[in-house]
Amino acid sequence: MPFTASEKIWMDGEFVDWDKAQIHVLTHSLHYGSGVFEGIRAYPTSAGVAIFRLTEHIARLFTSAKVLMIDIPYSPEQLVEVTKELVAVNALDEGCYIRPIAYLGYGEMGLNPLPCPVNVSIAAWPWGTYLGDEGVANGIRLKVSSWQRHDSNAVPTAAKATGMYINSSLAKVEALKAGYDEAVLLAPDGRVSECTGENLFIVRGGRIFTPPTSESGALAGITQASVTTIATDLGYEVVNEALIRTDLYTADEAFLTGTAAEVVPIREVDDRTVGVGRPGPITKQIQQTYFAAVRGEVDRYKDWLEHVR
Ligand code: PPE
Repeated sequence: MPFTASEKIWMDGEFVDWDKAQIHVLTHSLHYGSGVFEGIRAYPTSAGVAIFRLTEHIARLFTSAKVLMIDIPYSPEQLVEVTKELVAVNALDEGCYIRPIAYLGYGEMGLNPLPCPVNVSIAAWPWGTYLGDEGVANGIRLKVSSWQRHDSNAVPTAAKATGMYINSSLAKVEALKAGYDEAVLLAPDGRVSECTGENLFIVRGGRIFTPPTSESGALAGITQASVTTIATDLGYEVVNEALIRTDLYTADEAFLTGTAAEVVPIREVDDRTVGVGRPGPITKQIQQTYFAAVRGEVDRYKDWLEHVR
């Protein structure tokens, strides 16, 4: 996904020019993958640009930091305010993607992270559909990866930590080189975990299933939680249940969720057509409601929006 640069990036307390937002080559997190980060989206609404579930995303950043014993030198409230200011300073009125990161900086080397300085930065830029407009409209093709999702006793799958994304990148490249749009990762026990940067849902017999994040090693997605609320409010039963790969092949419908990806239908898994090979009615209903909710068009979900001005 190419960048459209914006004007300013917030770095350790200051707004700096986009091109000047640089770090030293001996930054600890560059060598050891020891950072934690978030992905957040802001959308245009009739009352101005609003950030979707900002407070929850910042809370998850602090949870990830806690797991990695990274002591963020700001409060969650401060980072919420700074994020709003950043969107305003860059005049990103049409919406944007926001990337906060807390990382271990320059000053110490070696595997002990504890003496390292903690740096925090937040960038925001306009970002189109993550898996393509065509995928959002007509569905994408998935491949079960030969790479396994992490065991939660090998790395903390409950944290959104930078180094852990090697696993996702390997799976993504494998899938793309084989001609698919995205990969599904299986947990060490063989159950379905998630995609490289998205949670998974299937629809079967009118009920909706998504793997429990704790057992499957998937990230507890904020979009996953939002979609669960939306689906429940639409009258569907949403079940947190372990899935195996054939559940994906035989589902009536399937879709994935994530901040960057949003809600994307799945039309094929491992060359098996899912349902009729087009986005199903329940998927479309949930997708439409999600797109309306993030743009402030659904009253009952207005609490999810945090306005910038
Ligand atoms: N699983 C993983 C592994 C993951 O990275 C994400 C977000 C999700 C599930 C969905 O979580 P949520 O965004 O809270 O619904 N992935 C972020 C990073 C994508 C990237 O390219 O980097 C995102 O969507 O912002």
